[in-house]
Amino acid sequence: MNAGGATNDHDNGATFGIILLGNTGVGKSFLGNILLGREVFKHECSPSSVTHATEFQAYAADGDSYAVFNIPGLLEDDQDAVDRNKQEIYKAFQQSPNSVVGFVFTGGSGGRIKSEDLIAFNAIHKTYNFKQESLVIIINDLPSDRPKTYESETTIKLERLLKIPNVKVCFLNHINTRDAGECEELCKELVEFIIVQCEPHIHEKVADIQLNVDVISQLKEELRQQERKFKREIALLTTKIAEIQRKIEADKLRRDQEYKALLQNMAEEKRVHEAEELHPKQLIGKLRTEKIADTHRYQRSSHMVQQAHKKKKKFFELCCFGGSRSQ
Ligand SMILES: Nc1nc2c(ncn2[C@@H]2O[C@H](COP(=O)(O)OP(=O)(O)OP(=O)(O)O)[C@@H](O)[C@H]2O)c(=O)[nH]1
Ligand SMILES: [Mg+2]
Repeated sequence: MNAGGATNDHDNGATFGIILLGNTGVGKSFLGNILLGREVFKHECSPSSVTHATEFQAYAADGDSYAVFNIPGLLEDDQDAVDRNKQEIYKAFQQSPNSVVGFVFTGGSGGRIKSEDLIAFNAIHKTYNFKQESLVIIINDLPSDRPKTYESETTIKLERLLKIPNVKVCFLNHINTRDAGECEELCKELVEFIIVQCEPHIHEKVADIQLNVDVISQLKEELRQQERKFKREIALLTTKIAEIQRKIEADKLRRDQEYKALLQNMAEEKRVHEAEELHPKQLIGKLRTEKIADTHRYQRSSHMVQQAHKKKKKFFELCCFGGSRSQ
């Protein structure tokens, strides 16, 4: 156990892993804490990397138990540090091969997709061969006043540069950590993408992570060439951009409506059961407890919806294909 209560014992006892990867400083530890709803992983604004050893924390959503991993970033200036980070990444997949991967990119540089993040992704992807179903790309720390087409353009760009069709991308605003509502909104987005939309998958290491700091500038040049090509193509993709943008907005609206309906139901239930008069101090305490419970109930109900979808899909496959598809 470390000071924050995270653990690095080998047997995590969890059914699935939530493996947050990415370079140093992109906010992996910060987002791990947001998901867990507690400050357990060390994170800070720092000129040097902060997390140096793999650790995890238990997290429960409905009937499933997860281990949320806090892992060092891959890229650093010297090769020894990169090699050490590779070993720490291997550890997480050894401890929880059956996992969901959240690959965190920074959006904090005016929303620019950084070549360092693409290079780190490609290097780890070659080693674990990520599957679309169990992967989400998280763009963290984005300005909330970004243009409307930012999300669709970025989704298309990532599909091409990462060569993963229909890759899931979760766009997260830079939040004020003192604002409980903004933290809750961020948690809600993470739960939706990581727990509800992703399905855990077994990750096998097919090769060592190949990343040599001496060849980074050459890799950056290759990416610049791909970017130039993408810029020429984007002009021809206006219909696709508009289509993806509509889908992103409709999904967000649906999620917000589901969440609002859930909160309304709970408020209604509360009104029915709340006959007793409370002292204002007691009332504040009660409301605080209920706000935390609301987030957990939302997580549980989202998970239940996902389970129901899975059962429906299995039932449909059994009827139509005699179960041969789910083998
Ligand atoms: N206020 C605010 N801070 C953020 C946000 N996203 C990331 N940060 C901050 O960004 C800094 C770096 O985040 P970390 O979580 O330490 O980054 P990391 O990816 O774990 O970095 P390493 O441990 O070095 O690999 C921390 O100070 C975070 O609190 C955000 O949306 N709002
Ligand atoms: Mg960290």
